[in-house]
Amino acid sequence: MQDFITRHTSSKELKTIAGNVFSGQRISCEEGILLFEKADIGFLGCLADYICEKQNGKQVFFNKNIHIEPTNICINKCRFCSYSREKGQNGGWEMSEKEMLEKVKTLPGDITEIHIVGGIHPDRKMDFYTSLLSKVKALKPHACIKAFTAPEIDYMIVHSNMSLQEGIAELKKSGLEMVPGGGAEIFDESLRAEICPEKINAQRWLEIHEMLHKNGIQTNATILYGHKETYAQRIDHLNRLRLLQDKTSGFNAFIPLKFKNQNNPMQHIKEVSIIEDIKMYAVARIFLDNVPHIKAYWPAVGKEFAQLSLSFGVDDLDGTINNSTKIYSMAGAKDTDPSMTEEEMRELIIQAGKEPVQRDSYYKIIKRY
Ligand code: V47
Ligand code: SF4
Repeated sequence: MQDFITRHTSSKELKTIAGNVFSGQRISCEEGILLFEKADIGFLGCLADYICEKQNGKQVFFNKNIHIEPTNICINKCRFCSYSREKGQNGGWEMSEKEMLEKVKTLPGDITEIHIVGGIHPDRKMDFYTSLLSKVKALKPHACIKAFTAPEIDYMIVHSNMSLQEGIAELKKSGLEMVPGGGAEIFDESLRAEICPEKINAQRWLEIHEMLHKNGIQTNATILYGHKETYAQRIDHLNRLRLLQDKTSGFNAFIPLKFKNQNNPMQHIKEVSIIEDIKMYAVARIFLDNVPHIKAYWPAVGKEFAQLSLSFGVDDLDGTINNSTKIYSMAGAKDTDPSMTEEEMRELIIQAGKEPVQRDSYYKIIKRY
């Protein structure tokens, strides 16, 4: 493969990057930008797949999970969001605790992860969520509760007059075991202020994840890409995550989230091409040398792209979902009822020349196929 790469490109700079990657060295921010600007997808795929297989062999992970979206009522008005509504506005929903517990009661016994994320509801504070967590845990003690983005955690803690440490300890005591990567968007301060001005800032997002890691709660991280950001802003985002991961090792997976442009105030921005998507996934795999997994969230990118991404650094396909999320279908994703059977997931991975592995939330292997 190293010979192939050397022959494939005439660029001296790209050859140097490839050499460094093959000898296990970290690439710099300047080199990350260069990969976006100059490398073609053949070159990126070679490097990303090499790193991916070095870390995980041919294994591609997925779990059996469901999402609960408690509400889409939100105090924020992120410009890219197609999902949120104001209180009383048409199209808003609020699930009561009882309704959510009814849903949990009917879950199949083999679900290993319950993902709970919604809007930031003005009336729901710490007490509401700790009660929900402890009751969900009591009903499904063997399922991992992965819940609440950093902006949701910030709101419930600040509005319950707790310190960050106190709030996280309270959530953990109630059953919170893992935190998803949402709310990161783009860390660059000026662009963040433009696309999600009300949301917690980048520093606070990173501070919350650092504190979660210190409390033994592993998390994921995301980037919202393909809107107005530059390559330098993407790399700045990845670099802030890489620096935090050097300190804490608390991130499990990184998930690039492609901006979808339907039904939101940024709908005038054209969605980027599949080539740009491939580049984002591959460069993330190459740059984030300390993050174990790169995840393609298939309800957002579609099953076909998710399969293709397995040759470009992705080793995790999230889960079977059971038609339990609306965020992406409301923003224009193809799959309006996202659901994948275990069999379908297995086939999709085998066809890509990889080995399907059903995992739990901590990447412990449940089943090989
Ligand atoms: O933070 C909202 C994104 C995120 C749009 O950690 C949009 O396992 C694209 O983070 N186009 C929430 N993206 C979802 C999320 C997530 C999903 C699945 C798994 C995990 C995990 C995390 O959705 C938000 C925002 O970045 N988002 N609107 C849109 N129009
Ligand atoms: Fe609210 Fe999240 Fe939508 Fe922003 S992205 S408006 S925080 S639901």
